[in-house]
Amino acid sequence: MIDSTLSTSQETEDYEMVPYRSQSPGAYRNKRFLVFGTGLSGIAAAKLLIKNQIWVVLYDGKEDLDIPALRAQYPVLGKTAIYAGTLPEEVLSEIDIAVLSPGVPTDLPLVNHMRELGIAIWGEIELAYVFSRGRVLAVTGTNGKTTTTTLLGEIMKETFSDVQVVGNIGIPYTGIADKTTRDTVIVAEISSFQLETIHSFCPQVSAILNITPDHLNRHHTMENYIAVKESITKNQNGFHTCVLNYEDPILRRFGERLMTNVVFFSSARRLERGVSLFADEIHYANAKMDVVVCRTGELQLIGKHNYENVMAAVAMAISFGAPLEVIRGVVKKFRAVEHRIEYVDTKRGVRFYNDSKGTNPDAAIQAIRAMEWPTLLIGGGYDKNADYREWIEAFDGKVKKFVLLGATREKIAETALSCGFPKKDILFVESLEEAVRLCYANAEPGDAVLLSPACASWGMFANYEERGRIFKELVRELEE
Ligand code: UMA
Repeated sequence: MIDSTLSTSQETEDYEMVPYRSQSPGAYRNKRFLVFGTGLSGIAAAKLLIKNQIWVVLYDGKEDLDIPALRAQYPVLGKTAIYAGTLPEEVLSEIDIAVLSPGVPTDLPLVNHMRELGIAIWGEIELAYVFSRGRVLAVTGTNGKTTTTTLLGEIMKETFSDVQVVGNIGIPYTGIADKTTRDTVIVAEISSFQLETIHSFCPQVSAILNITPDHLNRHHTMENYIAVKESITKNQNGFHTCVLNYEDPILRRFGERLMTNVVFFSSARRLERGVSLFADEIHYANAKMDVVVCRTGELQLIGKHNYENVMAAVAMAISFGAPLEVIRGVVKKFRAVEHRIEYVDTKRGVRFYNDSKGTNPDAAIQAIRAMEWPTLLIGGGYDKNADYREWIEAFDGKVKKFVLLGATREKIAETALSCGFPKKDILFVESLEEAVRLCYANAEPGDAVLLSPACASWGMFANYEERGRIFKELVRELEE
């Protein structure tokens, strides 16, 4: 058995700027692993262990997991033992290290039992970090992670020849671990779920974009959630950098007590050192210089939250040594991530935006704030028991027509009416197709139509991606 917390006294390697990295994969040949979860992360983790000829069993809590189908889908699993529902004690007694998928709560009774048995609890990110090489840039935060990670990945790809963009973005880090070399640059989106189970994971440059309440059913208290987010820096030292949002009071205080190098960004004031937005310019300043990176009008992204994402990516890229000219070129041509305030088309002078990824009120608030035009807003969907008041209060007189569909339409309409939104401008529809046609019929040149439901898509669509794709097809089919 080994300790769940790896100690710095373990074998180290001579990677520049990396104070310690755990043992090389070979050192784990005599360990027995259990991979918990058979989703994207679990399968990638199991494959990595199998390829490295390391003993592994797979486990999933889902009683009705279709094990033959899983084996057929992933022949690489070969004869690997797979358990579903219950995990026999005799199997548990053989395990040294359990690798949790991010969706597995770390306080499950089974996970606690593993701890009692002395099993080390790792996450998929820890396994990937231990089994990979190269330097890591890691982005966390409540909102904006995917945009920042994608943009930073684009900057890195223009600067370095071997760049991998991985993590919560949908590409498991373990999936690319054995392709890495010491020259690989890994740009990782890291969620709070993934941070709960890191031990030696140490990014050269980290960023925490913002912290607002989220996933409290998993982390229980805001204090826990903040501590988990901040733990992205736990192995960083004076050779590393953490990029933080100066306008987030939690992060400003955190930056002031952090021992690693801190680079702040701010969308509200001019920082003497760091990246700032003032007037319509994004500046980078340090002790020796103050330069304009770009003007907001030159960006394809819109909205203050996106300018913050750009500033975070710029700060990380500069800290990692990317040339300013490359950064400038990439940020100017970078377009929104699909389904996130994504520009679709202009028809008869009406702009269409797809924000199908706006699956909760917080995300939808950012989308409506980004609209600079009178807007016909399509909302509603699956009921996650959210409160829509703050979303509606953020409309700020911009919403001309509020077109609602799905299970939540009545609840949203009631909240809108109680906030003083005019009844005549609330329209109920049965389908997304009807919503798009109705908006187009009611829009004038210079208006925007925004799909930003503030609700999940389930019940009407397989996922938000499908909802967003259908929306885009419907828009493209509209006659000019
Ligand atoms: N499972 C159990 N017991 C549990 C929970 C889950 O056995 O208590 C099993 C499920 O039956 C299932 C598997 O675990 O078979 C699913 O594992 P998972 O939920 O970790 O999902 P993955 O497919 O491995 O995807 C995960 C991330 N999912 C979550 O964090 C919930 C993906 O982020 C990520 O893209 C992927 O790894 C690759 O790194 C998604 C996400 O929703 C996009 N993230 C949250 C967010 O962005 O808000 C944090």
